[in-house]
Amino acid sequence: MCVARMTAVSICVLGAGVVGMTTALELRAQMPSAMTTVIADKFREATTSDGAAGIFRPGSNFSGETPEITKKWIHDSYTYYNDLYSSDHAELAGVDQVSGFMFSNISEDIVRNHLLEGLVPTYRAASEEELHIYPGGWKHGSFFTTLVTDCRKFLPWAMYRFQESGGTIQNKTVKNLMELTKEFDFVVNCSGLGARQLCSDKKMVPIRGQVLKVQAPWMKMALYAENDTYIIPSSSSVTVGGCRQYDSYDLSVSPHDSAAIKERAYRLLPALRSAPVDREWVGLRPHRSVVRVEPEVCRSPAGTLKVVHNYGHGGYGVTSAPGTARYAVKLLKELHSAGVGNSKL
Ligand SMILES: Cc1cc2nc3c(=O)[nH]c(=O)nc-3n(C[C@H](O)[C@H](O)[C@H](O)COP(=O)(O)OP(=O)(O)OC[C@H]3O[C@@H](n4cnc5c(N)ncnc54)[C@H](O)[C@@H]3O)c2cc1C
Ligand SMILES: *[C@@H]1O[C@H](CO)[C@@H](O)[C@H](O)[C@H]1NC(C)=O
Ligand SMILES: *[C@@H]1O[C@H](CO)[C@@H](O)[C@H](O)[C@H]1NC(C)=O
Ligand SMILES: *[C@@H]1O[C@H](CO)[C@@H](O)[C@H](O)[C@H]1NC(C)=O
Ligand SMILES: *[C@@H]1O[C@H](CO)[C@@H](O)[C@H](O)[C@H]1NC(C)=O
Ligand SMILES: CC(=O)N[C@H]1CO[C@H](CO)[C@@H](O)[C@@H]1O
Repeated sequence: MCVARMTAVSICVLGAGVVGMTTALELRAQMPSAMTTVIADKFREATTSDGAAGIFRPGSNFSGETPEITKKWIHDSYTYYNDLYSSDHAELAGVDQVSGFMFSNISEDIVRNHLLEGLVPTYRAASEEELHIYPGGWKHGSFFTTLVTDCRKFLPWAMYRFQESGGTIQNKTVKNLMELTKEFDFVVNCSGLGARQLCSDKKMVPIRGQVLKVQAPWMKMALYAENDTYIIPSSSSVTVGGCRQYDSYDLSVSPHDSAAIKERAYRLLPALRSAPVDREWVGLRPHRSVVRVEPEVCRSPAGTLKVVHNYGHGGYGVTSAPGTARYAVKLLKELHSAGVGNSKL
């Protein structure tokens, strides 16, 4: 056995959004003797993760390979955030509890959420009285309590924790995953929409979203209604949205979208009219019909690279990142043990 002469395994996490940073922290926790480096060309405010409302709420069509895997990701994610929420890191990491309503006039089914029911502390049908708290004459509603994570705080916290635990961060653009072969044994590809170019993955599609960040510290409830209307408080601001524009790459703020967002949100919560708007923001949700978390062994003249992909979280990356991170690390460990006995590992 040459185990004693083995050099430390070196792992690159590509991407510093919520998916990359939760993966990097999971690697430090589960593989403390590996050398782990996060490489990205955008950090903190420059990422898509930064502007997300951050509410823990998977959409009905959020999907992994199988319903069981999807359920496990969501369950593991909730446990992760709930543990943080119950710890003395809650404030620094920007994790808070929030309750709210979801309203619809179309059907009862729209206001239900099978992935949240039974997981969060409360998810029930709204009472007749509750349907009339907010204007709109809503026919269907649900009341829920969940968690909300403010990435403005979470990403800096995660970067700090990662470095404190011995991880390294590098700022650079990767043109081809294979260029990482020289330096790393493994890559976890958390490049979000970047995977469209990097992996020529045509299944990756942007779903453009625009939001307003407003000052309304009095607003404690999260509200959802039809036509992508939402008002979600988190620790640093209230996010008011939104829109979902499939296959749009336009990162500029559209005054037309702003006006439509305000009109719908003010109708749902008239008091919001007086809330000062801090900023307007556009993000491209890295959508893939099935979120890709899977291993791949890539060979080229430059060498062999073991990759675990972890991208395509769409509009639910904050919700699902810790769960997919855990799954990606499990896959990486399996690749690693399968490789023991190979020349390099
Ligand atoms: C308006 C809006 C509201 C949202 N609200 C919510 C919400 O309430 N709840 C929720 O769960 N989700 C929400 N989301 C979705 C969430 O923002 C995304 O799912 C999440 O941010 C995806 O994270 P990510 O780490 O995959 O991508 P990103 O944050 O985009 O990070 C990608 C990283 O990869 C790096 N990268 C990519 N390519 C390369 C390369 N070639 N070389 C080097 N680095 C590279 C980038 O620099 C970056 O660091 C919302 C999204 C939008 C747009
Ligand atoms: C996901 O669901 C939304 C409505 O909730 C729908 O508009 C969208 O087309 C769906 N996307 C996919 C890929 O199924
Ligand atoms: C919902 O339906 C009710 C009854 O038909 C109607 O009065 C109300 O205006 C509708 N609300 C919305 C927001 O469309
Ligand atoms: C990363 O590098 C680029 C180009 O050198 C620079 O413009 C950017 O400010 C750097 N970002 C960070 C967070 O250091
Ligand atoms: C949503 O949009 C549709 C189509 O534009 C419209 O008929 C409906 O009234 C809108 N619903 C709400 C609650 O604004
Ligand atoms: C190294 C690399 O980019 N590997 C793959 C990423 O995923 C696509 C499929 O979506 C492959 O074609 C690439 O070879």
